[in-house]
Amino acid sequence: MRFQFALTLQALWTGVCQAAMQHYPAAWGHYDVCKSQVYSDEGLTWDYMACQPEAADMTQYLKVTLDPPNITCGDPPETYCALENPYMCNNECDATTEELAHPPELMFDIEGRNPTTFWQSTSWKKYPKALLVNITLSWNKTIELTDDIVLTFESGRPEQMVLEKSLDYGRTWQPYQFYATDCLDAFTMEPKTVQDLTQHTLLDIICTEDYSRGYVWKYDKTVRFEIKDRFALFAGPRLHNMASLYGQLDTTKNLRDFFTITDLRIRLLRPATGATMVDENNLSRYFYAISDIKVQGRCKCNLHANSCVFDKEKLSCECEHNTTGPDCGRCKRNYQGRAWSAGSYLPIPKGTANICIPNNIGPVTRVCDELFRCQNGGECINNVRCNCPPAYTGLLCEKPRCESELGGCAGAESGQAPLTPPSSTWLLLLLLGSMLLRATSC
Ligand SMILES: [Ca+2]
Repeated sequence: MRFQFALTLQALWTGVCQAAMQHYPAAWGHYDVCKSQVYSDEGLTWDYMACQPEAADMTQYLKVTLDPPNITCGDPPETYCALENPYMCNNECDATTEELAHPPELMFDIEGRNPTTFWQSTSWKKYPKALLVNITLSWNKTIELTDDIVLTFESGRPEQMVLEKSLDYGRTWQPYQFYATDCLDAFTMEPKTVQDLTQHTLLDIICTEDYSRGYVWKYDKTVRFEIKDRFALFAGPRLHNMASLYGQLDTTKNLRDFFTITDLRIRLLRPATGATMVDENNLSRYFYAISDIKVQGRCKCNLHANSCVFDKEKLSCECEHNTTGPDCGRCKRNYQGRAWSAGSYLPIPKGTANICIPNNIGPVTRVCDELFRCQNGGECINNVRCNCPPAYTGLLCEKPRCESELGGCAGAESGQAPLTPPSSTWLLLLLLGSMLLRATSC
């Protein structure tokens, strides 16, 4: 019996070790299986696991809308001057000539070419009236962000800008982050950086001056919304403890929703001027130009799908666990034996895939629940079976396993051996064994 107990511990430790290794950045903790076949007392059965699609470049699947719609340069053609040199005016924009046009789709093409391709606005001809542009990115699907949003400006970075998000397909909007050269002046907000945030203030919306300052734009053209720094508040600096983040996501809806969007809106409020005074005699120096937008994320499938397809211009989850809907947000017809619930990130037995069960599940197939509890420490899995500790068997783990073994339980203290406190020598041996296992298996 003790040997069996030690083997169980060994199996348990190896299991824990493998689970821990999955959370290192290479695997990124994404669950690529929804179910697997396991041998149990009832023979070969399915074991269900929470699952989610792999993170991807979400800019391939969006629709972009500009407001005002005629804000793109080139109609009529214009010539622009460089911000840092008002006499260098060789930037032409003409919507009717392919080489000189700067349409919005050039924010999402593959970069790395030289010269870069970019969208460009008209110039600030109506100064001092504000040059306002809204760029809306719509997915028509809930997605979960997995990496920083990165905007690359081909001209100077804007002096004032707001990044907003919607969770209801553009009906309502909430700010994600404010950006300004002077946060107090622009938005009456104290300037902060993502480094000022803590686990308790992670959901705070801040104004940052990190991405708007003067002439440094020549060396850094990017404006970020820092997703990974926020993840790191729970998962550690190199995101090595994703289990901790997932644990938080499981229990905190606000946190899950914070990283979930259906749309993004970039509100450009004031272009780069590079100086305190705007040169009114040469307003063709002032405009917005964006060469690239990065949005990494995954379809939100409520941990019920491991893939998401783009069909007829629309993303939808390929739902498992008897769920359906674009986000696997409800149980299939005839599978409403209990209320729908999202899968949990936490692994079994602490968490569960929360599969939808058939309507007609009766006392024959419903093995365990709040009334019929699994005994001797067994876990009730989806109401259909008890996951018994090694020393027990039976529908509700009610039978000591040794009863069915050769010789019965006579020599093993009536099957209660695992519950008797082990001697100190035995504990020492176990400790040494587990250290050895840790050294070899991790
Ligand atoms: Ca581009």
